[in-house]
This record gives sequence, structure tokens and C-alpha cells, in this order.
Amino acid sequence: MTCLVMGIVNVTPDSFSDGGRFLAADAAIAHGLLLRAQGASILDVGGESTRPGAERVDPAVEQERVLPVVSALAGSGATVSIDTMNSSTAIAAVEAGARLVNDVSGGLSDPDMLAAVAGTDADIVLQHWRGSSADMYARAVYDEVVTDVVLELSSRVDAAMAAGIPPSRVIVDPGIGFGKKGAQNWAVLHGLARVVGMGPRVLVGTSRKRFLAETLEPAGDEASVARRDLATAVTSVLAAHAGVWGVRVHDVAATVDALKVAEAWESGSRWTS
Ligand code: PMM
Repeated sequence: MTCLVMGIVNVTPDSFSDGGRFLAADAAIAHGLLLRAQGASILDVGGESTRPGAERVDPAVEQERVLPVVSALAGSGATVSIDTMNSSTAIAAVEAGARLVNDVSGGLSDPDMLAAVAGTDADIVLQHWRGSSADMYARAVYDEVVTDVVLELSSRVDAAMAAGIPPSRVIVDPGIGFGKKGAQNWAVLHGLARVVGMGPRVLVGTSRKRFLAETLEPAGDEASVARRDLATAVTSVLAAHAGVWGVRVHDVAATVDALKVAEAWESGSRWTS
């Protein structure tokens, strides 16, 4: 069971989880370096919030936020991913040293995204997505959620191939919390092995998301960040057990510890006296 940890470096004033604390480039860079020291294999830098109801950000503003952070972190030797739905930002970030493009819309938001990434040697994360954050819950209607997610992701992998990106450069992500309500997220996680069975590497992001808080507390109450981080460490271990390639988290230290414990548990089967 090996599973990479992708640490989240949000450079937005309105991210629901860091509340803009890392808006300044210097603070974001310092945060990224800390996450790397804690064991993150990849740093995911984003300049546009995707929380439900968030407004879109102009690509120029997005680039102003993320490019100094991408180039400093890549320059320090970190593997950097750029979390963007804009092809211009993706290309500028790859030029600044990013090795992965993480598109939560799976290439659907910007019609130029797949062709743009095809022209680089970056990998691409194609996330399951059914529309922009403003109204994503209106589209949370599924026949059978795992089957629908697998089929819709497969069509995005096909679109990437048609644009010239080989499957070896593709990572798929079931998009926890994107166009999915509470129990639908648990259904997808329960069926994660079927997403892994598609073939490409799989990334999963449960970190601090609302469906975790809903499970921890009776409706209406807000679970603390610390409790969401503990819950995230548990879901990340279970995702690793289901065979995912990576987990995207805020609290890297907690998830790295949890994965180490799970690995020690598994390697017990190799113990001989
Ligand atoms: N979730 C968020 C943002 N980007 N990218 C991928 N690949 N998968 C996710 O689940 C994902 C993502 C939203 O969370 P944040 O606002 O806390 O970063």
C-alpha cells in the first residue's frame, strides 16, 4: 500500500478552510515548504476557490496569485501541481515549473485545456464535475452514483486521449463534494475500487469537506477543523487501502502519520521471527 500525499496550498482570500491566511505569496511559499517537510510528495497550488457558491476569478488575477508561489516551490525542488480550470494559467504554471495540472472540471470548463496540456509534458488530473460551483448541487442527480461517475470520468479520459494526452499522463479523481451531496460521497468512497479499476492513477480529496462534518455532528452543527482533519486521515487511509495513487489533504502531518500506521499494520504480514 503506497499512497502519495498531495498537500494543499490555497492562495485565495476566500478558501473555506484557510480563510485566506496564505494569501500573501511569502506565506503560501512558507506553508508549502512546511507541508513538504511534513511529507507531502506533491504541492497543489490553487488561486481560485471552488467552494459551493464561489465566484469565478479572472485568469490574470489567478496567475498573479499562483505564479510566484509555483516558481518558488518548484525552484526549491518540490513537485508542484497547479489547481486551475484555465488553460492560460495551466500553461503559465507549467512554464514556471509545475509538473501536474489539476483541473477540477476535467477539461470541461475551458475548451482549450486538454489541447494546451497535450502540448506540454505535464500530467493532468481529470476530476469528475457536473458544472460550476455556483449551482453544482442542482446537478447532484444520479441513476447509480458510482457507475455514473466511472462512465463520466471515462469519457473525460477519452477526450484527453483524443486531444493527444496518453492515459499514462492522466490521473482521475471522483470529485468528492463536487455535484454530490452527503451520502452520495460515501457511496463513491465505498465504491472507490471501481474507480481504481478504470486503469489510470486515482487521486481523492476528502479533506475537511462538508460531508465529513455532517457525519461527525448532528445536522446544523459545525465540526471543528481538528475533527475534520482526523476524519480526513481516516478516509485517506481507507482510500489508500482501496488502491488510490494519492490523497489531497490540508493536514499533511496527520495523514502521513495515519498512512505510516496503516503501512506498519500491513507489513506485519511479512514479519518473521
Ligand atoms: N477539492 C477541492 C479543490 N481542488 N482537486 C482535486 N483533484 N480533488 C479535489 O477533491 C479537490 C480539488 C476543494 O477543496 P479546497 O477548497 O479545500 O482546496
